[in-house]
Amino acid sequence: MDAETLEKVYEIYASTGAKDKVGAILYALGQTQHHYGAQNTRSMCLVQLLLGNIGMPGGSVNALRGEPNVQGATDFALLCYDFPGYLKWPTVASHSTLRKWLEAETYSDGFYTNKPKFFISALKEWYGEKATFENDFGYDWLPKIPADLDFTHISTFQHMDSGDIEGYFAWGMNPAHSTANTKFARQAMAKLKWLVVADWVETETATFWKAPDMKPEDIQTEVYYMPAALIYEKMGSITNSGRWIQWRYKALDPYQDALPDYEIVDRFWKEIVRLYKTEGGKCPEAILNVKWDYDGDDGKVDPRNVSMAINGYTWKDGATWKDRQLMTSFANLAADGSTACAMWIYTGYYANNDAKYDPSMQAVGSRVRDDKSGLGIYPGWGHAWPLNRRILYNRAAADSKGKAWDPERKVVEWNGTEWERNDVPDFGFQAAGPDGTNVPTPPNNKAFMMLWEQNARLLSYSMKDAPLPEHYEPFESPTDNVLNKRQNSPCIMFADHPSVKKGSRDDYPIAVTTYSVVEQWQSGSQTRGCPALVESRPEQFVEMSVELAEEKGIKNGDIVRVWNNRGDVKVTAFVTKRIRPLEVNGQMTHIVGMIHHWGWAGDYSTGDVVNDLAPNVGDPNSYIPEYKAFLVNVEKA
Ligand SMILES: Nc1nc2c(c(=O)[nH]1)N[C@H]1C(S)=C(S)[C@@H](COP(=O)(O)OP(=O)(O)OC[C@H]3O[C@@H](n4cnc5c(=O)[nH]c(N)nc54)[C@H](O)[C@@H]3O)O[C@H]1N2
Ligand SMILES: Nc1nc2c(c(=O)[nH]1)N[C@H]1C(S)=C(S)[C@@H](COP(=O)(O)OP(=O)(O)OC[C@H]3O[C@@H](n4cnc5c(=O)[nH]c(N)nc54)[C@H](O)[C@@H]3O)O[C@H]1N2
Ligand SMILES: [Mo]
Repeated sequence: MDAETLEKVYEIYASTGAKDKVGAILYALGQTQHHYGAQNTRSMCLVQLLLGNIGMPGGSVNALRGEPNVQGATDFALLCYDFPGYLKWPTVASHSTLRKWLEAETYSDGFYTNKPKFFISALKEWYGEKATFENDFGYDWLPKIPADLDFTHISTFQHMDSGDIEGYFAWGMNPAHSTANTKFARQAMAKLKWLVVADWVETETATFWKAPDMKPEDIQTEVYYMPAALIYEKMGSITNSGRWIQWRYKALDPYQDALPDYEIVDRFWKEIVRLYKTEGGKCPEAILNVKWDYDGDDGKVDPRNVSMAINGYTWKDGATWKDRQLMTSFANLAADGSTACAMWIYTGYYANNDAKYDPSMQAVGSRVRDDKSGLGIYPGWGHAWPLNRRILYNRAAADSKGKAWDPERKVVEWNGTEWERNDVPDFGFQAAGPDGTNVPTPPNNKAFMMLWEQNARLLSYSMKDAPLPEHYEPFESPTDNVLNKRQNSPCIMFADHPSVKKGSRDDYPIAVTTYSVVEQWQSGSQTRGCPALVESRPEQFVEMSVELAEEKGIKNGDIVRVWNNRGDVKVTAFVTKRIRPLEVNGQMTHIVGMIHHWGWAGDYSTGDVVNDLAPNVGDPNSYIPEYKAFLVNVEKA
């Protein structure tokens, strides 16, 4: 956009820095899929802090999570450095003993002084009666992340390539298609001894050995395919971008041999235990001391029992799920083994008085439509973690004396004797008095209780690259960084790996970005098998300007070759006026856009894998690949 329009946007947005106004930022991949994506995200937090848009209803920085159930998966430590509930997964380097974990992770002040209660209650759930004070609640049995291997996404394929990883579970994911530099990922997979794919359909990953550039006769990898049940064929909870946990009911039985994922996992685990018992194996305590008591009356794993384990309960030796006392708040978790809770942030989400086996009675099944606050909070609809709090940092919706900044948007307010509340307060609003009953805590200046200093941070010391965001160019960029002399982040990940094969702007002068279209979903395995969707979006395209098309002699609908050092794909030209050449640092620069939903697998519509082109470099904080900007060249095929 032109500078004048940009100034106008800034001016309008900055006007929300007023007591009676509020501005929200919603973001997704345009911000994150860069090797400085985490700092992009942080810069939005800084803008919102400075404008006073944090903690207000209708404010904040809102991540729009993509896949269902990304939010739930992240809560449950899908990211390899996390332990469930955003605690740290123990590493060899910093956490060789429980004492070291507790000393390194527990804060001196703020809410995270409670971490020992959360972590030890989780260990109690993992190891049950075997977890005792004397054996550090089984801490030594937890696998620790080694110092020399990095299990984040991009490097996983490098470890396959180097032989450090011999077996791989691809569970509800299609990395032979969706990761960056997929050609390299597929070659790395060909070095695996075994690969397990659990999916609805036979994906590119399940058939990586059949890719057009592969020689099946040379590949020794044993591939196991586990047919997984559809979402309609199983029960369980799902968590949305706003942290609302909601229950999904089973509508019908799985098709043919398909099983719910939790049943596949359960069968794996029970078989591993059986093999350990009959044949022995490495580190037997780590396997044989696990509690794993989630079976229902039919002898199969019951997700409702798992839900109670996640919710947390008072520990009693010998008790079963039918007589365990569920907890309603993590405030009551203990660090002495008297409580068990798989993930503290969900405590209370399933607690449902006496109707444990009736999902309609759970907090997550609640469908009350009232919103007495008039602020759109709807506290009775599902359950938002933590403790059904809808707006994080809501202390910041009132000034230091506790007066709501905007009387029309009163989330919490101190009335002189107590806190009036339209949401669950995100601060210590009451504390136990001398006689044990709760006494209201008068206002203070502590609004961010998840930090030890309990104040927001303009300067961060937890970001790996810098305390403040800085502008960098993408790894492959058509121009120089004129804002500072450093072209890329000094902390860019994986850029030196030989598979990356950086392209120069002389060879590849055209910038490309990638995006999704409505009619297709990610790797297309869920949508390219649907005839109506294939009909409405039958093929992959590269979107380009009229000017570039003219320069290259390309007409709308022509087949075009797009290539760089990593890959070479053929797609259809889509010539639009929406994409225009840009003047960048005084130089006329072309940009093209590509969708990325095709591959060789599937019956109705197949095509080249666009991610063969994307660079496998990443952000030092989140490790996300740089899918949103790199270099290619384009010609008529
Ligand atoms: N139909 C359908 N829906 C989907 C998906 C799907 O595949 N199909 N995928 C789901 C998933 S998993 C996700 S994560 C979400 C993704 O949702 P979005 O993030 O909305 O997805 P993209 O289509 O990748 O769009 C990113 C946008 O960012 C812009 N962009 C690129 N670089 C930059 C930059 O540097 N700065 C800024 N400000 N913008 C930039 C691009 O032009 C593009 O318009 O969608 C989800 N919804
Ligand atoms: N170039 C480029 N690449 C990108 C992106 C981009 O914007 N540009 N976006 C990135 C993003 S944001 C994402 S999230 C990834 C997505 O990458 P992937 O997750 O690899 O892609 P999906 O096609 O969504 O794969 C999900 C798979 O799970 C299966 N599935 C669905 N439900 C279930 C279930 O209940 N159980 C099991 N076992 N399987 C199930 C589906 O059939 C499908 O094969 O792609 C990334 N890749
Ligand atoms: Mo995503």
